[in-house]
Amino acid sequence: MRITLKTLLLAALCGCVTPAIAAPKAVMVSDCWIRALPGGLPSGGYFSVMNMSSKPVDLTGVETDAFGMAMLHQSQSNGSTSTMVMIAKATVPANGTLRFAPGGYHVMLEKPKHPLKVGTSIPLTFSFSDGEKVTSECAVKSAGAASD
Ligand SMILES: [Cu+2]
Repeated sequence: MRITLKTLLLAALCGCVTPAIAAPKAVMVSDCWIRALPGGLPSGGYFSVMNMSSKPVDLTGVETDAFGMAMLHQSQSNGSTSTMVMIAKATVPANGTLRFAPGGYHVMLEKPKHPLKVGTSIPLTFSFSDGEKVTSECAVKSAGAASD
């Protein structure tokens, strides 16, 4: 039996003896950051969620070990006043992106277990209506940071 260089090369390139096909993720979380407020005040978490599937998907929750409580909130302004309401979900459109940003959707992070340190990062785990869970490292930024 003759083994040619070509055969070896094909075997190496292929690497497909036991294909590990992971289910493609429908959603991706990026640009996550947390606005650190002093004195144990609630902090806001902001990020973008991209939905790469052809169906809308809902963000239904967020978890983190770094805070006693994490909730989905939406800021609503009525002229001069601004209020926050708790929401059960936020819909990410099919093949679209939903932004959580100051003044709109945010994650309300309360009861930090340790004082937040600017320059560190905290993992947040996001749950979606299709059963997916996505963990993203969120950069802790100072209260003055308006965007990423
Ligand atoms: Cu809030």
